[in-house]
Amino acid sequence: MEKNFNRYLVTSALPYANGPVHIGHLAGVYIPSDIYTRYLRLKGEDVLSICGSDEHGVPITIKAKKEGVSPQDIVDKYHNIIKEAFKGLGISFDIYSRTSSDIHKETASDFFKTLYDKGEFIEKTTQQFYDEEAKQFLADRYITGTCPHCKNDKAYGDQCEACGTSLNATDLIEAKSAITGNKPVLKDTKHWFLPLDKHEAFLKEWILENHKEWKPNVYGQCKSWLDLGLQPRAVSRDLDWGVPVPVEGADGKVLYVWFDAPIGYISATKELTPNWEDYWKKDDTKLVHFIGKDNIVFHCIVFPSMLKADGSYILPENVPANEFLNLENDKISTSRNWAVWLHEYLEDFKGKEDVLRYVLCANAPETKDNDFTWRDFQARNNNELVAILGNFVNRALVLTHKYFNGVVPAKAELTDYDKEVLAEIPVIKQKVEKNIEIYKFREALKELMNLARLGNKYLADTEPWKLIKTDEERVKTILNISLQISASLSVLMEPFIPFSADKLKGFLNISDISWENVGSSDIIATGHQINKASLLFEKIDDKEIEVQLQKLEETKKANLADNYTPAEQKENVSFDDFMKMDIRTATILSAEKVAKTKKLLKLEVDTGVDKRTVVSGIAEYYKPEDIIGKQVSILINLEPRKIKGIESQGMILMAEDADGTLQFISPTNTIKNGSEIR
Ligand code: B3M
Ligand code: ZN
Repeated sequence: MEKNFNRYLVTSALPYANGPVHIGHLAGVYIPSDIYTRYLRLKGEDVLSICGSDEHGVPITIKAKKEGVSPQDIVDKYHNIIKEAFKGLGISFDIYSRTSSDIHKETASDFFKTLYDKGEFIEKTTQQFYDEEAKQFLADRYITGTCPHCKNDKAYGDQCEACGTSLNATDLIEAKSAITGNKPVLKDTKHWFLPLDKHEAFLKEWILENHKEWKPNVYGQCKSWLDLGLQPRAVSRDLDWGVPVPVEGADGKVLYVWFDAPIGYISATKELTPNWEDYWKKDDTKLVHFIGKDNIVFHCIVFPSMLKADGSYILPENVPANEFLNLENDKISTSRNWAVWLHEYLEDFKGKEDVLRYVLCANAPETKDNDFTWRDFQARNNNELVAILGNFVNRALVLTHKYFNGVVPAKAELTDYDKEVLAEIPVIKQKVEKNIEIYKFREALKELMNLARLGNKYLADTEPWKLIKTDEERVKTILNISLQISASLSVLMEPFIPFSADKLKGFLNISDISWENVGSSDIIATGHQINKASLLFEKIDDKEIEVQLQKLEETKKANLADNYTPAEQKENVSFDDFMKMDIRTATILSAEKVAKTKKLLKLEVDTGVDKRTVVSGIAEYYKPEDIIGKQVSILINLEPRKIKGIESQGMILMAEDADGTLQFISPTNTIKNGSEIR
């Protein structure tokens, strides 16, 4: 049964203040949450939109150390960049706060204290690496060493980025402190744990039974966590940056960043309004968390367990997490600078805020990872915003000026077609509403564009520019209807592309049309004077796109030059040993994916000596159809091995790029297959 809600609390994941915001964050979290809140406000609902910077955590302290400044300097810098950039894109938070604020520290501290006093934590003493020279415990990221699996000597205490294995710091071979380079020692340390296992039964019922309507990606992730069984989670860390643990004997310990960050939603609401408890504690409030997929467990399992343990808070009604957005077919990465940064976009594309909002919504990774490309950005602007939406309203406005001096003409008798078109407006409006309410923002935007399409078709079918000589009455009706559609559009556009919505309202000289009015056939009155209009959207030409592509190209080059430390030279081998390897040129004859694997391709190759099968781990970098006919190098006397049931006879030689991508080693000109490589 649908519950009735009297107020809404919308939260958007708090961005880490250790870097600026990029299009991946926007498409995943902030564009959807802004559409949702703008829509609710337009409908006259009582809604608060909450966000702020997440300013604690180890990565911020590492960044500060690297740059020789304090963590506070780092978060001050990025907090301001992020806040300004959101404002520039029209993200309409009611508050953009930060977790280094006093009100947050107090709120988070009190929250911990309440749970502590209620006996909701367990205390455990564990052994952790300690740097005796720096006199501090080492967070996982502060420990490096050799990966026991792949022997990469730059693995971190929590993960090896070369082979992707997640590690415990104690697994590392020859662990070293990243601060002093010394060998750390193990030392006892006490921490507080939230016993998630204690809340498991409740969570199962709450999510798996009562929230089957959650998005499949969210529900599925929760289910697999719950099926695995939950363990107690540490909520404190040995660190000097964060909210101090407010109990005796906890010197040098702070709240774990994922404990304090979601409380940031509460403290920001507190900062915003004295009525904050209405939004957090009353049953008729609908709480919705907008987040990216990597935050699901914290918002669906950990934070709800914290709220439940306190007992006085409501729980989220929905957590519509999105998947990831890639950029030009490559994972967005802050450390590799592979991103479109919002603050840079706003500089480069002044006045085109809505183009980005539009493209990121139209292409949002709502159900699966998606790709942002600059060509697609250009195409959606030119072929959709300009050619469909802009074109329609421009014709309606220009013709009204041309034939009727900008005065809205009266409708005469309506034809069946006119009636049909007018009747379609409320139908489309309803579809927009319904889709927004179930967090299908792409669909909602599509429906909005369908209204503009309908307008274009109506003008093309009725051809008022031809009729004007013979039937002025008819033209009056047609333009009146076109202006009704334009006015409806200006309201429906607001959640998605608010700058253009305002511009259009300015052209139409209307300001007070409510969402409820959209769909009535007279939302803009006969006799109303409209303003002079200019273009709503402008074409983006190839040059502007090439500048952006060039920028990315340079990032790629810089990454190769700067960030690459080649692996150390291995031990010498004898000439004879080298000569034992029989390496030849060969041509790939066919290629196909190995079923149920992500990385493997099965290749048939012509080695000159024979034709044979090789299984190669290159499927993430090459599509089978793209490599057929390619000449490569192959080690042909490697002992045959069975891989996924296929006998692989040899190894294709690949060079590994700084970012882990693989490239063939090919002759510069085609030569005979079977040529020896020495
Ligand atoms: N700071 C993590 C992230 O940006 C994060 C979210 C906190 S929400 C309470 O992925
Ligand atoms: Zn490894």
